[in-house]
Amino acid sequence: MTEQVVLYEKKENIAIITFNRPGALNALNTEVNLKLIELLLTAENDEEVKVVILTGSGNKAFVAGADIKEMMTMNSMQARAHALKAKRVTDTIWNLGKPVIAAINGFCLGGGMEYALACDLRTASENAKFGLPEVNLGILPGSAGTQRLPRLIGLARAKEYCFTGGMFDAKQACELGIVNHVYPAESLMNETMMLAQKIASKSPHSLKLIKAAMNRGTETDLETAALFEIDCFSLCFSTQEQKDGMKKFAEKSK
Ligand code: DAK
Repeated sequence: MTEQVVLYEKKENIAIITFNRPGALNALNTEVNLKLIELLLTAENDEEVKVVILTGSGNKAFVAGADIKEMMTMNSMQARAHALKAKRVTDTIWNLGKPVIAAINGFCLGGGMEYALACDLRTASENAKFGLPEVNLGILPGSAGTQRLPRLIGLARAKEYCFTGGMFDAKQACELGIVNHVYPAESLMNETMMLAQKIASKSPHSLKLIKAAMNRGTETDLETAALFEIDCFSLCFSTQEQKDGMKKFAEKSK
């Protein structure tokens, strides 16, 4: 039986999606991208799943980028079609109605870094290495890396990483605000699971609307964003979780 290139596992209410091409440092090819979209939608449609974790198999890489061997013979039209598939992945992560955490367990380069940047939170092992090395291949980050990185760390710092293709480590990624937490490699998954469970214990409707308000709101002007936030806030009042949550508080006060 051929090995699946992306694995799916459900632990309680957390879905763990694992890039599984360790021999190629989990590089992203067409098969991976298509499977990843399918599995993200599986998680989206499973009501039991509250949080999704993306990680890489093996102890060396989260994802070492798009598969260079697959890309090297493409013409412009094929590259465009390839790019559009990759965009569907980042759009799916970004718009998924549940928090997505990247648990980065090694090299997180190129397209891998771009997928991690589309996630809501990022945790990393101490040995993780980050970078957008596309410039070394005569191309550029094509899955919104040139857009999401500057939004996180500022234009000048992001330009330096894109222009030089240089790598940086987990400590630097944390200091730059790319990564939320850094853990020893052996505890990365446990710690990430604990973070995921803490989030999973909250109202799924609140989480979905908080994500939408923050992702959309930070991409528009403050007035529009604040009005959208009000709509999200108001929608919560149609949920049982709002009624239960407030009732519980009021009863405790009594
Ligand atoms: N693609 C294909 N194979 C890869 C790979 C990759 N990105 N990275 C590693 N591998 C393979 C290696 O070829 C090797 O395979 P075998 O030779 O054993 O068959 C195996 O994984 C182990 O790699 P190494 O032997 O090189 O391992 P080392 O520890 O010596 O080095 C490394 C690790 C991560 C420093 C090195 O493998 C490396 O530099 N890899 C390439 C990193 C890279 O340049 N990544 C960026 C790729 S470009 C777009 C969307 C996205 C993108 C572009 C456009 N559109 C939407 C338009 C993204 C582009 C990229 O990501």
